[in-house]
Amino acid sequence: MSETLVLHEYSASGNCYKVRLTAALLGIPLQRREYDIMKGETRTPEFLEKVNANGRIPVLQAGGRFIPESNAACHYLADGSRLIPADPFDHADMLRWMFWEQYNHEPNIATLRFWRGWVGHDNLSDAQKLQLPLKREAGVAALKLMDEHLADCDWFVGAGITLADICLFPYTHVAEGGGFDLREYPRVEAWIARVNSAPHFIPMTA
Ligand SMILES: N[C@@H](CCC(=O)N[C@@H](CS)C(=O)NCC(=O)O)C(=O)O
Repeated sequence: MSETLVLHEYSASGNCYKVRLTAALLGIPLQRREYDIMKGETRTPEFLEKVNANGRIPVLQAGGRFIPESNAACHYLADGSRLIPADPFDHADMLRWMFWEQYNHEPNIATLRFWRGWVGHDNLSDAQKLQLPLKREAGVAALKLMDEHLADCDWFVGAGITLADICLFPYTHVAEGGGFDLREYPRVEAWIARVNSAPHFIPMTA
């Protein structure tokens, strides 16, 4: 890629890690700019006007243009690479898992991790406290579905790692922070080990 790439991020966020992991696996250099979401640094008028009107990170800046939404940013980086299947069905299946991650996985597993690890139970609103059992149930269902899918394959789509794995990995491997016990999902644990062993893998803390 010829343009300078800047990742606007909060490094403890799994959504931001997806983008860093995609770039690392492909050897794409990224500059990083950190925002403290706990201090509202993605909600300033300047951020909303110039970076993302939705007030959230990650945002991938490619030259003078900005790509919000983690999975879209990963797709931009990986376009034309081995991380996106060439076969149209497999490509659509990869997108299926990426959309599923955003609807069924991240809003439950990542949100519980954030509420437990950053907000704290006592600071949750009454509406959030009411959602706790529902999010837990939905998070368990998501991990179970992943575990069942992995009964027949090593990777979510096709014979090797794709963006489906990269986008599911960040919040799955830290799901214990959301109160989920990964030992109940042995195939997911084995898949986590496989992702960890991918060439050029970087950990979340890198
Ligand atoms: N669907 C978005 C979610 C982005 C998101 O929720 N970002 C959080 C951190 S993981 C954030 O910026 N929170 C700060 C805020 O909402 O003010 C994506 O995948 O990028």
